[in-house]
Amino acid sequence: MENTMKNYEDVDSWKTIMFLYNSALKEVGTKLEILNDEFQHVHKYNPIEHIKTRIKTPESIVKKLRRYGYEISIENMVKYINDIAGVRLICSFTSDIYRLAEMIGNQSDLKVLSIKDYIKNPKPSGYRSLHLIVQVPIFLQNEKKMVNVEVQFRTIAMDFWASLEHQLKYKPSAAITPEISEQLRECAEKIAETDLQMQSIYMQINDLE
Ligand code: 0O2
Repeated sequence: MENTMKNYEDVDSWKTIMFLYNSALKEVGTKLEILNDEFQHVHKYNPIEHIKTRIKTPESIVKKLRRYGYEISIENMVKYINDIAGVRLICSFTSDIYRLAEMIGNQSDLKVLSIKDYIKNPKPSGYRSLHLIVQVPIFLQNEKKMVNVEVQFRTIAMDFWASLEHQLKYKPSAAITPEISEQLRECAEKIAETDLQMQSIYMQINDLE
């Protein structure tokens, strides 16, 4: 992306946009930490294991724009790519994921633009996660900008699978045959079963319905 910039104006606009996405990440990250702290305060329990934030690399932005069939430009990047700023929330149990997602939806200054539930409807690869695109206001000196952030919710188990699968698939030498894909999908199924069992144990211990 940086290499496709033609003049100083483009560089300035790239820097401004990256500043906005970084600010949006901070906003959403802080909101999530406050929710976690409140949970700890009220219920003596942390639903969030940890939070990771990232800005998509220019290479990955260009790849996605090409995949969507759009010309590589800063304008198209802002218009068509929703996950330039990404927050990944790793939770203990699946129930925490839905509880936190609902809490995010209830925040009056955040707008949920889309929800993709790959837990209820896993991807053919076996990938499971709940994805929300939220729009967050960034208050600047003289104006307010609305910025999109993708929030991915996963349990520790889902994250374990997604991280290893990503690592295996993106090795330059990786030969992903249909048999390998099937084995990875089977691993995802087993992990999902274990997640369900852990959730059930958690409910029994806490005497929950
Ligand atoms: P990276 O490196 O994580 O940024 P949309 O964003 O809605 O326009 P897209 O990209 O098809 O369309 O969205 P999708 O499929 O809902 O989510 C894409 C992101 O989910 C990916 O980001 C991964 O982070 C994750 N993901 C989706 N499918 C898989 C999978 O099969 N395995 C793993 N490990 N992760 C997956 P990026 O942009 O691909 O990469």
